[in-house]
Amino acid sequence: SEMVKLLAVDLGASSGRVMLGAYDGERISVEEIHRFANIPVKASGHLYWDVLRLFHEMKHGIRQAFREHGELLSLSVDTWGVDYGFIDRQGQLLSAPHHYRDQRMTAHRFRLEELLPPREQFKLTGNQPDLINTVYQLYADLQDRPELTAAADKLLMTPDLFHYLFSGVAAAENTIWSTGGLLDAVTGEPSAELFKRLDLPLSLIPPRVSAGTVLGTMLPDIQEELGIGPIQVIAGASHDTASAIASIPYTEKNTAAFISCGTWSLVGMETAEPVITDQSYSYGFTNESCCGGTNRLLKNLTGLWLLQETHREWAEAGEPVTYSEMVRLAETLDAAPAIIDPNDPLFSTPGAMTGRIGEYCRRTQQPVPLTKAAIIRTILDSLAQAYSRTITELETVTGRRIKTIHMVGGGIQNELLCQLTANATGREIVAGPVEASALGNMIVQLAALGKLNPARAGELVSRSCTLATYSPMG
Ligand code: ADP
Ligand code: LRH
Repeated sequence: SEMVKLLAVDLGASSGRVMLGAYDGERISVEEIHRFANIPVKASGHLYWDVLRLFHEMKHGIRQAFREHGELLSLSVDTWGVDYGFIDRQGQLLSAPHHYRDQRMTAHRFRLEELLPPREQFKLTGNQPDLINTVYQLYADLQDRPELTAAADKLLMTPDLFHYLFSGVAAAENTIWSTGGLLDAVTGEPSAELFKRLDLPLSLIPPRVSAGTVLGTMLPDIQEELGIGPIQVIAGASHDTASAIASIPYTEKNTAAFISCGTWSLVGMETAEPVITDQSYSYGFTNESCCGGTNRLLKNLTGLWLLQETHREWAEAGEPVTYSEMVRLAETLDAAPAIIDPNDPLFSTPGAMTGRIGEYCRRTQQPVPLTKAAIIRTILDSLAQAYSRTITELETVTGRRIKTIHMVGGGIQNELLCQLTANATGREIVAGPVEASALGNMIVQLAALGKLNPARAGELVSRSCTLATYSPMG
């Protein structure tokens, strides 16, 4: 049968990539065309994403892909959750989009939670209240800069923003919107109650679309600029975690959980409906949407961010250590000297990570890890233990038994982390695919184009990728 070629632009908090997929009806091969760093920028006391530079890098990758592969059918962008930009009535980007690790929400938290207490937010939206959520950011923006209310025409979540820049079509895709704390858990529509209580303008929301909607053709001026032919722009499962989940090769979905390992570790399982109970609230679970309508019950754990910041700190100190060297160093120890809680607020902002780990250990009366090996091992054992706790909590809130854990994402290149997770959870780990978000992104595009039956996606991934298995040891 014919070969279908398409592009997935997968933008994580640490790096972005333009990936080419070639699907022959049996298998899909994935090739990295262009990878670029995603480095946030501090300015005027705030932390921003460099979105125009990211857009430039995407264009570069797209041009390259056309050069190497000729005709391409479609492209779709997936990104991290919760962040957004505004466009004005002329359709221009209004101001630099903030990074969710920016601190401007802190000053407004008290007032927002007076108007809408956390527990009520959870009941209403199914999203776990968190300072990084779109609702906290938007509330802070409109308080700090009231002129935005007049100037902003639409709020575009990060992938929606890039789709808009490529196609000229402003839309609110469902999976990415499900991360923000703004949608009603029952109807899936923006919560009128929430918008009213916080005095947020509903008019900011573009027309809503579900994952797998063809938005239109790439704008002619961009085609011309890049010297490429027409290509369809598709709103896929545009939240990177939704895309990652769309690629999981489940053998038995009912008894399976997932851990999506990147900057964050998303630990959860798919359920038919949102799980909104006192217990799921107190454990810190959130409910987001998968493409195809199921619910993602999961916890956002601070994940390899801890390793990334340590990596950056050592590089800046002139002692760079690669990720594979980091894994090898950690393997020289039998166990971690201390265990930290990855979600402690101490670790949520950039900088001085090894010092903060030390501070946490002193505070909790544990030995302070001093060598590189001890610091890395502390991070990895702590992640594995946090995963294990969350798996048990998932069983409690769903009443389901978890036999298999699917680990996906860049973090599974860390084989020690996979093995430690098997040991800590006592479950079998199936690791793969590494490029889960890019692959899931492509799967949703293929389904949208009528080239793939989504029920067959798991088989396609098993046929196309190498999966590794880890069994509990020790
Ligand atoms: P994101 O999408 O959030 O940017 P990725 O899924 O790309 O994150 O995963 C990035 C993480 O993968 C890094 O923080 C690092 O810990 C891990 N990683 C990348 N390359 C390697 C490697 N060669 N060995 C071990 N771990 C790696
Ligand atoms: C992971 C992720 C996660 C959260 C966070 C902000 O990349 O998308 O699911 O939404 O970023």
